[in-house]
Amino acid sequence: MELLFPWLAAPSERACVRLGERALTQRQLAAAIGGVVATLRARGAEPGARIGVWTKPALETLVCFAALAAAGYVIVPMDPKLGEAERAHVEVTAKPAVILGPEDVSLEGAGAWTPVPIRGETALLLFTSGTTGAPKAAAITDRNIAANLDMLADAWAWTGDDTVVHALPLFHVHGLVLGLFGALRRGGALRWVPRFSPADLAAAVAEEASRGSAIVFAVPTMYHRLCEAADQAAGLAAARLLVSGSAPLRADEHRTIERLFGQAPVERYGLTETLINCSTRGDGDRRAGSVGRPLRGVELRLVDDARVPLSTAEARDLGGEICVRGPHVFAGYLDRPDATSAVMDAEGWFYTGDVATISDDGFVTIIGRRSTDIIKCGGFKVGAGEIEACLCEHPAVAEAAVIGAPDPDLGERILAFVVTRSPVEPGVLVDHVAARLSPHKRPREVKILEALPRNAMGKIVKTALRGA
Ligand code: MLC
Ligand code: AMP
Repeated sequence: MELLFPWLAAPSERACVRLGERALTQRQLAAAIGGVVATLRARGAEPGARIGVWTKPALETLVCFAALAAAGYVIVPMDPKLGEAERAHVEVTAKPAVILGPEDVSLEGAGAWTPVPIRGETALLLFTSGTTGAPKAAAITDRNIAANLDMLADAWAWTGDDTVVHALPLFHVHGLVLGLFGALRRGGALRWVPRFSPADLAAAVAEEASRGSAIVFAVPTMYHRLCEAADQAAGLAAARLLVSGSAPLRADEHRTIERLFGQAPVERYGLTETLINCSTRGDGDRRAGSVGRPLRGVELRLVDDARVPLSTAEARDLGGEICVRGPHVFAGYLDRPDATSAVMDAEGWFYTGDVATISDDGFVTIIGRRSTDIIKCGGFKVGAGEIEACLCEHPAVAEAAVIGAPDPDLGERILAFVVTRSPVEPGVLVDHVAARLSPHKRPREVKILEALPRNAMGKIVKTALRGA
């Protein structure tokens, strides 16, 4: 019988979650978990039920997630900034029995409860965008989480002596699974900075490093801003590891981080559906532009458009789509066997849509993506189709096409092209998307065109929009 957070068998007085001045020890967290379980039972929700959690900036939010994972509920994280249409989609798809906010959590604790052993059951439903349609709920099991976190512990020599410091949202893999569950599985702590600013993140790193060892998890946009404001971010240099992921880190920025903060970043590559696949090792070669080698326990290969595996020479010289297999790969999309079988074959290989090369010594370099309709903006994955559909719901819009344009800060900027039926200000359309969908899905720029470029078949040619 293995627990996701093994220390729950004998909680200690070590701090395990901290937000600003507030912190809880393992013993206090274990007691507070009892309170959450009692609240849920009083509302008729037994372990196994799906529970929504508003990811609001409070210590109680961390308690809520820890409680649900430890007691065997199915977690449905919910961004408080979800637009109306998105919230309705989450509720209809995931059907949470109860939705909790920090106000529902008391830190006092109540009653006895039993941690649930790892069973290979769905522990987490994470909504993730595709090229078309509304986001799908990826079902991630407790075993996926435990296996992947243990692979990362091996790669980074990550132990209970490390405090993770991050300023990430808790409704995605990076902030929740790696940040919170990772810290708790190792028996260390998470210091959460709920709102990112270079100065606040760096100050938290300096403070945690002065207590012991700090490791930083951030997306490339955050590292870009930390470098731009290096005079306010000197505290970052006190970290044991600076880990970057969720989007490509440019090679020049990798070197700038090393120059400004005295250490090269450790890069790792993952997806919501697979958790983390590759990383450079804490004690290994941190090569600018590469996401390192597959983690121990991950099978990784490159395939061509017909899903035929490439030879070593082809993988090095031509590149192909990354596919992966292992105990970290998710259970499928909730109620969407069609969508699941499109990305996962009968042998358990998951097709990522990312295109890479692999060097002779096994380092993976991501060189692109199969679909132009997936955009990574600030580390958030956004599907062009969802934004296009939303723009077309505005009465002034006849047609819309959305692309990701290169951006030095966001990696990719969401750029929309529209053909209008009646006069409309571009800013009105930006606000329309920001209100109906999450604000991070809003186009950063809307351009009005007479017509969209189309090929002989009548299909919109997105590559022709790049220079428009
Ligand atoms: C701006 N805002 C608007 C608006 N314009 N609101 C309504 N209408 C409009 N028209 C508001 C926003 O809501 C926000 O509010 C503020 O203005 C700034 O918005 P933003 O510009 O979008 O935020 P920004 O500062 O650019 O955020 C950068 C960032 C963020 C790096 C902090 O992108 C981020 O947190 N990224 C992390 C993504 C992540 O965790 N990805 C992991 C995926 S898992 P307010 O109130 O907030 O200021 C994964 C797997 C793996 O990929 O490998 O890890
Ligand atoms: P998400 O669905 O939000 O988890 O996004 C997963 C996608 O993020 C992957 O398919 C990649 O395109 C991208 N990604 C994640 N980590 C990296 C990285 N280190 N380098 C390049 N791309 C990355």
